Amino acid sequence: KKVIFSGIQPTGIPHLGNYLGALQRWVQQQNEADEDTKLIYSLVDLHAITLWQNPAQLRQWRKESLAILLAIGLDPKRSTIFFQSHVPAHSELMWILSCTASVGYLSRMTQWKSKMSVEDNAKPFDTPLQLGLFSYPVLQAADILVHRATHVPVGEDQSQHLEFTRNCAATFNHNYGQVLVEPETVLSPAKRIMSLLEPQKKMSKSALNPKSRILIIDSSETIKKKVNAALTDSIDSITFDPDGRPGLANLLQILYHLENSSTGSVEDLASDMVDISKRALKERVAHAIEQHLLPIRERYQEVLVADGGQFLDDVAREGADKAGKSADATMTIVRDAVGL
Ligand code: AQP
Repeated sequence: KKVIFSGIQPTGIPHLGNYLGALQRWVQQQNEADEDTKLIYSLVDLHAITLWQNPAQLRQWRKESLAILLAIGLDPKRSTIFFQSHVPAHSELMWILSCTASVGYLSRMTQWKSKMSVEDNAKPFDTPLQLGLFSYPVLQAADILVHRATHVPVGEDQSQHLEFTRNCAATFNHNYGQVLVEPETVLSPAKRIMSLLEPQKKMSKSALNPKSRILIIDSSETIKKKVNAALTDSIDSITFDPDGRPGLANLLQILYHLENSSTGSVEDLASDMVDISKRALKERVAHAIEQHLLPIRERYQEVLVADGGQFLDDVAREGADKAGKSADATMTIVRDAVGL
């Protein structure tokens, strides 16, 4: 049986990278899935606190992120949508996996290496290097394995964590018998959308400059301004050259994935536009983004206030209930296998 699982941190409104790299794919998979496929999507709020979050802000982001998942087209009747912190089995399996997971393997994770050096300006006090930041991939492995996921759609930045997840499952199974399922990574064609201002880096929620990313509820005006300010180069023609012209290549990628990724290649798109100005290209990119995001923004505003906020609470409660049953079924087998 196919089980699709994925998650997103409620650490702000998702950006175009989150959308093209992951969220859009979640909706496609939901819409193409047959009756037997289980779809489980989590707002991973326990992951969000690996870096300090203002509690009131986090509360607000959790609500907004849930509204976004509904606005992009996830249907709570078809997909299980829930907050990670509402299902304690995720944390329990994390502990059990921690007892067999390799510290050496964890210390090689690139995300750990980059985030341990992040200057956390928002934090009102000093803390030592946190254990949670280091063991984060074990919780991610537990999220996936506790639902016996077979397929995990993510952006490329998560590939290494998925490899670690398979390693956790294999190690556990080696010690205790065939209990956990090793999942496959499903990369979206738009596997890495880059920052608009520093196109060698991925577009990211935590980058300090908000002009580096387009949020999926940005107004048309804001989208135009951000695309206009995107860093390109001084060469006149349009060519697709991710190494030599990363800023331009990123805009072409965005356009390609929004407009016509089912026909032709991004190189074809670039050669069709070889003679247009960069200004005209940026106008077309901004227009494509606006067109695509407008219905999402409208639905988001509706969902956020539906039933005076009660609708979101109901979706979260029902999601937690379904996800809890799915996770508990695995935990019964896991506890038994371990001797608990
Ligand atoms: N730039 C990107 N291009 C393609 N996919 C991306 N994803 C993130 N950035 C890009 C994918 O989005 C999903 C959810 O990500 P997340 O919020 O759980 O974590 P993240 O990867 O840490 O996302 P951010 O926005 O970049 O946050 P920070 O700044 O905290 O690192 C994942 O499937 C991810 O691959």
